Amino acid sequence: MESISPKSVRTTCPYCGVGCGVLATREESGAIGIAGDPHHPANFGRLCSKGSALGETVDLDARLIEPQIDGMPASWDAALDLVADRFAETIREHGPDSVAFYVSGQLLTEDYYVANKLMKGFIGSANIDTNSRLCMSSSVAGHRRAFGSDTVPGTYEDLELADLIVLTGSNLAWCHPVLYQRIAAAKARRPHMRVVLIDPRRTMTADIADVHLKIKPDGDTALFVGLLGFLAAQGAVDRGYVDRHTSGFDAALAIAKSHDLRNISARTGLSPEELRDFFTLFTQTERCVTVYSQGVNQSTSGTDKVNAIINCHLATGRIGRPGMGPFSVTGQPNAMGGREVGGLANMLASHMHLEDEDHRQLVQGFWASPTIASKPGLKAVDLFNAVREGKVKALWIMATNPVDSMPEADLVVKALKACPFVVVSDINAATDTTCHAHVLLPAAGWGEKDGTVTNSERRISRQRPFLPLPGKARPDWWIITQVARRMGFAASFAYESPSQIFAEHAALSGTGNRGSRDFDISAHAAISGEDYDTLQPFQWPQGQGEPATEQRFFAEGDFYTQDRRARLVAVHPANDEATDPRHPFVLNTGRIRDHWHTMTRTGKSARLSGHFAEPFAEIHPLDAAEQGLGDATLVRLTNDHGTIIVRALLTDRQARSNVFVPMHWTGQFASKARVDTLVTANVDPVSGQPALKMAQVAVRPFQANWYGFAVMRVKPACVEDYWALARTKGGFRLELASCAEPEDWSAYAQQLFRTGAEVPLLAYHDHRQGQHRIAMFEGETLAGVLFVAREPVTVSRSWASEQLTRQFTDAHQRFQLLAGRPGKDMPDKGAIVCACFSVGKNEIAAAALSGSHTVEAIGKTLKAGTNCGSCRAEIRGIIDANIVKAAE
Ligand SMILES: Nc1nc2c(c(=O)[nH]1)N[C@H]1C(S)=C(S)[C@@H](COP(=O)(O)OP(=O)(O)OC[C@H]3O[C@@H](n4cnc5c(=O)[nH]c(N)nc54)[C@H](O)[C@@H]3O)O[C@H]1N2
Ligand SMILES: Nc1nc2c(c(=O)[nH]1)N[C@H]1C(S)=C(S)[C@@H](COP(=O)(O)OP(=O)(O)OC[C@H]3O[C@@H](n4cnc5c(=O)[nH]c(N)nc54)[C@H](O)[C@@H]3O)O[C@H]1N2
Ligand code: SF4
Ligand SMILES: [Mo]
Repeated sequence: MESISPKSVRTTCPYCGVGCGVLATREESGAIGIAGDPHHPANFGRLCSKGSALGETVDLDARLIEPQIDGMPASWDAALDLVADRFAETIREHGPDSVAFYVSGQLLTEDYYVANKLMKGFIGSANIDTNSRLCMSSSVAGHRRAFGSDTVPGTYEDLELADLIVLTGSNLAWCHPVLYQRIAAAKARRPHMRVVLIDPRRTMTADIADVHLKIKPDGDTALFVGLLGFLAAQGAVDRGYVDRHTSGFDAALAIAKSHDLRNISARTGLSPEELRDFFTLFTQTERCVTVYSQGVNQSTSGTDKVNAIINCHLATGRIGRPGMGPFSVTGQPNAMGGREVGGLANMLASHMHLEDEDHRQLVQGFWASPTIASKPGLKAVDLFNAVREGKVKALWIMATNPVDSMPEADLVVKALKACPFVVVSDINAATDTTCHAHVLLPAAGWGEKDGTVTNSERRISRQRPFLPLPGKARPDWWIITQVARRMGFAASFAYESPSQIFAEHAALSGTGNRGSRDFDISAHAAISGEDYDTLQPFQWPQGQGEPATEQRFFAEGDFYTQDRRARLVAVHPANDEATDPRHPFVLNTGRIRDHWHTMTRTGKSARLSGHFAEPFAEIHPLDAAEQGLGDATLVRLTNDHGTIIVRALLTDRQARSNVFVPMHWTGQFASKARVDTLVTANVDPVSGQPALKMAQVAVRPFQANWYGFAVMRVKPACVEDYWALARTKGGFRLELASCAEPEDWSAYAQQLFRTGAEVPLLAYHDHRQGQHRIAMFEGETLAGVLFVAREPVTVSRSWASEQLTRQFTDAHQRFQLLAGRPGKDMPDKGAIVCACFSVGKNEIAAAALSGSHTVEAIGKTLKAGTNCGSCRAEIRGIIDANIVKAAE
């Protein structure tokens, strides 16, 4: 492993698929310095709020640092032997398809490569699927239908060169913030550039959009089918390109012609005028990029949506040229690398096809493997069903948390409970998934591991270690190869470093390729350890002997189908889902700015937890009124799969009859907020990707007998009907609500703060009003303070949280704390908007009211928005709201 130097290490952010370069420095004090790498072509020095806060997430608190068998510490030898023996025994008794791996786009390419090689080439099953099934598989399937290969044709530069950017089903401002900032900067330089946002919600991304089309959920196929018809009617089809390089145009157009504007309007929920304006803009703007992500992919019609979009680009020949093309932005840091190694159950390594006999032979020959999977394996949803039904008897989960992220998530719990042998490799000891493992394997995390990732624009970058491996943690590739060796495949898994795995992966990509496959990085087939250490970010393809280039695909056709032509796919608009009158709301789910998935890392950062400290449901104010919900009341969302309880957030950004709930809150952070317990496991028939944006729920208020808010130094254990826990500087903050009232509030507080009975407490009780306030101090510092009321507690959260870092030297200060109001010297900041400088909503509003009317002016007064810039859209929203308020 590379030695750890005190100097900056060039590495890559482990969060989203933008793949920003990071300079990480381990200071003498042990603190971690994080900065954007000015030379990395994805971000040129920029980082978003999550990237900037990376240093706060690498501590060893809650880390898994030694192997465990049945909850007891074990040696590596014992754990690895057990995993190898149980997998081998299960295969012997029940065949190769009785075992499975469920892996992740957060593995590095080298980890992913050996996992796939072990399963497909040596175990001889294709039962390896990945969380990318929930993420990118509709894009993969759409690419393969259209191009014959899973190719992203364009580059990030296209986003800056385009005259029109269509963002559909993508909340770029929060989910790919650095790309969003690159577009915002390009738009400032080239003011004629237009941005159209297509999303049922008015997200923060609307801030750079000239037009927001509030589409009906799943209206996208209809919209792009309508666009194809319009393009043809306007004579905007590039006949030359279509004739030379594509097939299927007539059939696709025939469907488009059968839907008039009125019909498309009904299916999309957009007015004929809105449609005509958008279609005209698209028709007239040659340099156009259509960016899409989960609002497109995570749908029962996801693959059709992808092809409907690609059809419009093929029909106009707007693909592979500067500033033009369909652009699937990937979610995870290595979603693309996983696709390159063939980590999905229906793919083979190096973008080869599992169903192609020649490809199978080629891969088997290259690996010199005893066997090769000959049929697709189980896709994620089917895989967990097979586990539950006892067909899969040994399962190894790596770098993903399916108990929280799979649809019908409680069935995943059932499956894991029913499974005779579950192995989980993770970096954290306690997740909702690790507690079901028979064997827990401690993986190396970001900052410790060494390898490569590929970002959304096909750029391969190094992740390099700058921290020592903690305890007994080991890199995923090492763990997998150790098991492979113990299963009898030592010679084929004899790697001693990730560079050797990368070299093999590169060599395979060039083997028998000769231009027949898009993925080729054989220029690196003989890479040495030293060259790997200094490898600069590069884009594929880069074949044997070729220099690194930044090339686009398909400007001159030459697709990867048999006849080298692209296919326009004849897609039909999706039919409206029948609504179930018992569950009249569409449940849309997704992401917020400062959390990553199941919060196992971002949940450690106080800065990132201050933006939204609680799970919530966005609901339109009129719907809320109809359902008897006020702002900040608790809401219960229910359907036949389950129930969650979260905070109501009333906003007209949300469409009527829709609610939006973030995917992030787990059983580790809240009592009942695992939103995937409500999501039906309906999948796209082509890709197998679940429709995670389209559950149906009933919405009701949750009435508790008491509500509480507390901050405390030590992590509490909670049992109430509703609780939600978040990190704050110096400790934790906790929201509470319950039907059952404790008999003794002081004893309750003591338990909550985990203090001894001898710690003196300060209390205020009004039993008739149901108000209680209890504080405990250890010396001059606060151990905890609890506020209880019959209605949701109104005390300022940010102010109360700050009390944990203050000294209480006199009695007056302590009484003031119980008054629950900030003193004059401690204004209430409100929810944290700027995570970098901890600037709250109230501070920004106050500055706006006293004359700072631009984001720049706010930056000058408060510094807010001047570092990573991820909050600039929100700052603008607050300024606008307050200027209006001032004018009223
Ligand atoms: N902050 C943050 N960033 C992340 C992540 C994270 O956890 N946190 N995760 C990363 C990962 S793995 C991924 S996959 C990406 C996801 O990135 P995005 O796809 O941008 O994020 P989502 O919030 O899942 O969904 C995007 C939008 O789709 C909209 N939508 C829902 N239904 C429809 C529909 O029928 N049509 C259209 N047009 N839109 C619809 C939703 O309202 C939502 O605003 O983000 C990556 N970046
Ligand atoms: N309702 C709903 N559900 C969704 C989505 C949605 O939009 N809505 N989005 C879906 C999408 S797009 C995605 S990508 C998934 C994401 O869902 P998951 O993959 O389940 O979420 P993560 O929290 O990223 O899980 C990663 C796990 O790996 C661990 N880990 C981190 N680094 C390493 C490492 O280096 N090695 C190992 N072995 N472990 C590591 C973390 O501690 C964590 O437990 O969720 C999907 N589920
Ligand atoms: S945009 Fe943010 S989360 Fe994504 S790679 Fe860059 S710094 Fe990381
Ligand atoms: Mo994802």
